[in-house]
Amino acid sequence: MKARILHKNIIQQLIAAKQSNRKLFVVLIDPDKAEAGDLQDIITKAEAAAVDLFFVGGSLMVSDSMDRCLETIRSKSHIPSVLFPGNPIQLSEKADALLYLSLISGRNAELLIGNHVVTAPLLMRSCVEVMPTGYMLIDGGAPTTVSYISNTFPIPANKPEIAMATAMAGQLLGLKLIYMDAGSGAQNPVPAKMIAKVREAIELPIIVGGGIRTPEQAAKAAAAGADMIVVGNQLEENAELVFEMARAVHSLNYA
Ligand code: 1GP
Repeated sequence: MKARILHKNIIQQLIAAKQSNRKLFVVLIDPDKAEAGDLQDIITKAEAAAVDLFFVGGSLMVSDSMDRCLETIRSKSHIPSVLFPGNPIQLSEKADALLYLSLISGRNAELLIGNHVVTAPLLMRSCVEVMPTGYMLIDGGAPTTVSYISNTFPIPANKPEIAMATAMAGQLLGLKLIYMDAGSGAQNPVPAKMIAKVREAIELPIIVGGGIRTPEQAAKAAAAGADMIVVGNQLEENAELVFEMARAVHSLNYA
């Protein structure tokens, strides 16, 4: 029986999972895109597929759907929900934890420190667990919403040494997680070679997402050294795929 990720001290559990080489599968839910029926469907399926975490967020937040989405997750499943904010207003007390993102692949001061200053007083009072995360955008073959909104260039996909040095800087700065993201709906996922290079260079748990469409791609990223694999878009298209995706990632835990 596989241990569940519990709702408290999530960062400690992620570090422990990394240390024991236990791979985790994460479903990304964009509250703006998820219709009520579809949301319930993916939550129920994720629960049955033993998904480890939900990330909740989107680059554009055009409705007040965040709280409703988090309430639905809480009422329908035991899977913890982690905010993956596309902007500083995406905060909610109904989440278990927050990826406190510094866009370390970019040179936009607002996304390196400015937004953190604005949100820090609120977060210090909040019950939501704050997880400092070095966020690295990797070129996925075409401009993405994140690179447009953040006004930053992604790290070129054929420059693993830049990714490596960036992740090293993140670790030295005291960040707790590294997220390598090709961006939602990317043409190409983060290359396995780049994941492997970053894995060799740092101790921190590594999250990889963006453009993962098949269980094989998910397993390949995990085998290359990712500790958490995130899939969003493809599960919006076909929620049933969550079973195979989760199995592909978790299968490495029994190898
Ligand atoms: C995007 O890493 C996530 O920030 C997931 O990407 O929607 O392409 O699966 P997809």
